[in-house]
This record gives sequence, structure tokens and C-alpha cells, in this order.
Amino acid sequence: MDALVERIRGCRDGLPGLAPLPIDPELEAISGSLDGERLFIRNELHHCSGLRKLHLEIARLGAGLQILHCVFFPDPHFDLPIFGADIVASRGVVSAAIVDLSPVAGPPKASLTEALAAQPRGPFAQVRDLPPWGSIFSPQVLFVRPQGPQEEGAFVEAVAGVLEVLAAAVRQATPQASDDPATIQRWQGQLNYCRQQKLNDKTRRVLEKVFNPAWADHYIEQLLFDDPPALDSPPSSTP
Ligand code: BLA
Repeated sequence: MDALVERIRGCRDGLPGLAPLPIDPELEAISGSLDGERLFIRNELHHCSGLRKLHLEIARLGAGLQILHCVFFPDPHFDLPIFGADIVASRGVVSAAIVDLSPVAGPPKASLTEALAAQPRGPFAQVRDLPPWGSIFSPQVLFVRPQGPQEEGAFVEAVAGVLEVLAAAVRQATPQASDDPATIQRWQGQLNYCRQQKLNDKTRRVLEKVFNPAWADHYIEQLLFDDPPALDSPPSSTP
């Protein structure tokens, strides 16, 4: 987990025009305790050229549950995919490790598909099946249960490769107008991505258990998968 966090931060910090986004202090660092276990959640929020919200969350919840959650939401004015990664470990054993560049308008771009195919990717002995709401992910999604330190290292390399492909796309992207049908389609695609993610009961259940249902709802709706802002303003993250 620590190696992956460091790697994601390193990739993120090289993105053009990176700047912190204001974050509700109540949501930035959350700590408490449950059954004598220490709980904490730490959130980092940034934006950069072409990406409206880069969210990195590190959580330690309940009995030995560790979660790394990371989503980079594009500014819909730019033709960019959503980067998502989620790693869930219980008492040091990773049960779920997923990374994807998810398309928000039609099938993935051929240039991204080709660039991803040239990046390192395992091999992994245990590939997992996606739940039904996972139709938002691309055909190149990597969803595995890594078997031991070697595969965990390979997953870190795979995430770094995906972020490299994203960074190259970010550097080339130019904005389109707010009223361009392609921009509107990408905004709707992003809204759909958030709605589908909210169908993941596993996230909600964990948060409800360690905090409470109202808090879990607020956290999911306001921070994890809040709707993209309306398109009435021009692109905010042009360099
Ligand atoms: C699964 N997510 C899970 C699981 C838990 C969480 C406990 C079950 C672990 C397992 O199946 O082995 C919990 N994830 C959380 C919590 C947070 C979180 C509490 O991020 C935040 C505080 N989930 C995402 C993102 C992706 C994602 C961005 O948040 C993908 C890009 C995927 N998580 C994802 C998937 C599963 C999962 C596909 C498996 C769901 C299933 O098999 O039903």
C-alpha cells in the first residue's frame, strides 16, 4: 500500500498545472476508533490541466482493513478518460486490486488502448470477475487478487504504467467548448460513472459500519462520487 501511494503521488505531482483543491477540513483527515481499533481516513484533492478533481484517499478502517482509493476525474471539456484505482487489504492481504482508464463517451480511444497495451501488466494468477455495475470500466481494466509480494509489486508497476499513459494524454489534450456535443456527452458519461460506482454496496457497508449511515451517505455523495459540476462555465483548468 505504501509503495503504491508513493508511486501514485509521484505520477500525480508531475502533471501539468497541478494545484491543491480546497477540501472541507471535516473530510480531510478523519479519525476515530471502533472496537478499540484506531480508524483514520486521509484525503488529498488536487486539480490540474485537463483534470477537474484528483482524489487520493488512504483509509484504515475497522479490524485491519486498509483501503487505497484513487480517482482522477477529467474536466469534461477535455477528451480524457477517468483514472480509477481501488485496493482493499485485510490484515495485510490484498483481496481486491483494480486499476482502469474508464471511457466516458463511447468506446475507449484507440490511441489509449494501444499505449496501455505497451505497458507492464502482470502476469497475475487470480483475475477477478467484475460486478454488474462494473460495466463502466474499459475492456483493459485490471482487477486481480495479487498473490504475494511479487504480484503486489507487479500491480504497482501496472498502476504506474496506466498513469504514464494518462499523463501523456493530459499533456496533449486541448479543451472543447461547453456547448460542444462531445463535451456534454463526456459530462453525462462522468455522471453515469459516479452513479454506477454508488451501486457498490461494499463501499457503503464498510463506511456505515465504522461511522454511520448518514455520514456514509454524505461522504459518498459529497467527496467520493459527487456529481460533476454544471458545464455553464468555460474550462477551468486550461494552463
Ligand atoms: C470492492 N471496496 C470493495 C470492497 C470493499 C471496498 C470493502 C470489497 C473487497 C473485495 O471484494 O475483496 C471498500 N473502497 C471501499 C471503501 C472505499 C473504497 C470503504 O474506495 C472508500 C472509502 N471502488 C472504488 C473505485 C473503484 C472501485 C474508484 O471506489 C474502481 C476504480 C472498485 N471496489 C471496486 C470493485 C470491487 C471493490 C470493482 C469489487 C466489488 C465486488 O466484487 O462486488
